[in-house]
Amino acid sequence: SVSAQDMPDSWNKEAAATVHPGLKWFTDAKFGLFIHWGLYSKLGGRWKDSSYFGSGEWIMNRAQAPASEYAEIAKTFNPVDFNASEWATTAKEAGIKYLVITAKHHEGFSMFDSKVTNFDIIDASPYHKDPMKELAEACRQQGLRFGFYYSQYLDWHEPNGGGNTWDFNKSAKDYKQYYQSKSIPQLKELLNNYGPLGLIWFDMPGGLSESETKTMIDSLKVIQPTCLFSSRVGHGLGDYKDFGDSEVPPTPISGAWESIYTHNDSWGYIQHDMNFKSPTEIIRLLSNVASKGGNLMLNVGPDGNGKWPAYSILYLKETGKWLKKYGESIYGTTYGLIPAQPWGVSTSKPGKIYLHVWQVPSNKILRVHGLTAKIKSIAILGEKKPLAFKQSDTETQITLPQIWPDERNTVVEVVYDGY
Ligand code: FHN
Repeated sequence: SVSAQDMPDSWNKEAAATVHPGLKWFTDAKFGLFIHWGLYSKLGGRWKDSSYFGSGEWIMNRAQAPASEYAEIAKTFNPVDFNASEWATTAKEAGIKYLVITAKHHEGFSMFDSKVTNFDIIDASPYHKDPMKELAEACRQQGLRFGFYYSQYLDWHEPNGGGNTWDFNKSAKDYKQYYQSKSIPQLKELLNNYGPLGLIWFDMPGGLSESETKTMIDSLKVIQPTCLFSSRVGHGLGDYKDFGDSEVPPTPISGAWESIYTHNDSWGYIQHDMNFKSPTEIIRLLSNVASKGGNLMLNVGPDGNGKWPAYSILYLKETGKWLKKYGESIYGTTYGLIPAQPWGVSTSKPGKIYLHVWQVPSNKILRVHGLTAKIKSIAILGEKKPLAFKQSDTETQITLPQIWPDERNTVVEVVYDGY
């Protein structure tokens, strides 16, 4: 885990946060894709004749659906439209660097070939194939790191799993039995059977003491020592910090950490929800998270047939076009060396500060507070024409072009010699 560290009043002279070398791919990646896909995706937020808006993957809990009745969904779960290569190429085109998908969410259904249970996509569904195997391979072919989300404690299908108090008597639960019989054996299956994993994204920890969690971690790490574990493995452990859902820290934090957001209003697919973050919103969210030194993992919720929402495909591809032009200001950066400004935020690399200009001043004079480095040159990122500027001991004023190249967060690159 990492310790939080606010940006000092003066500039932080060390632009790049020092992180464990095993985390370098992660801190350089900056942009990940989260995918929530399970039996809940077939329900799309509806159970029987009621709608449960906002949490597609929590529908079993929200509807208090009996586990035996809910499990029946598997008999018709047949995602014939699933195309691993399409998913991976779309993620690549979107500028995504790592992809994390739900191997098993709280519903307890295993979206992969598990010898630990028959409540999996091979034995319980007519699909009889392992989409995780195909997706892992497709991601590697596209050069994306691949990882699994795994709900290691909440399991509403199992009497000894966490969370299902509407079916199983809470006092009779033996969480240790659950970990020993399902959770840990399945985590070992994921680590053994799907090639090198970038990370495992644990979620909603519970049922284990700190020392039992450390024992579990040790037993898993021997299989793939370089596979990162998210901080939601519990007890402040894990290799990097995951923030709460839809949270960005107000000031920069060093080390490896991640913000996670839905693309619309739900992690799992819900019908009729059209509230998708636009390309501009995604770009500014990504820039803001990167300006604090972290990664953004944005979620897509495919439907029960394996199709992504059309707006997710469209808006992610638009984001990828922006990253093709300005990605240097995101990938491999760390937090900005100047505080957030009225017009936007900044990211940095040694010798460079990238100004993410969200609001272009009407007089085209960009006032940058706290930029007192010895500036060598300033230009729109990717363009040769230098921008005129004048510097005082409190701010730098940059004269922007009259014609603004991209209303979606154009980046101004400041090359400096040092402080
Ligand atoms: O309960 C889950 C939820 O369904 C979803 O998977 C999110 C993603 O971060 N994690 C838990 C809530 O924080």
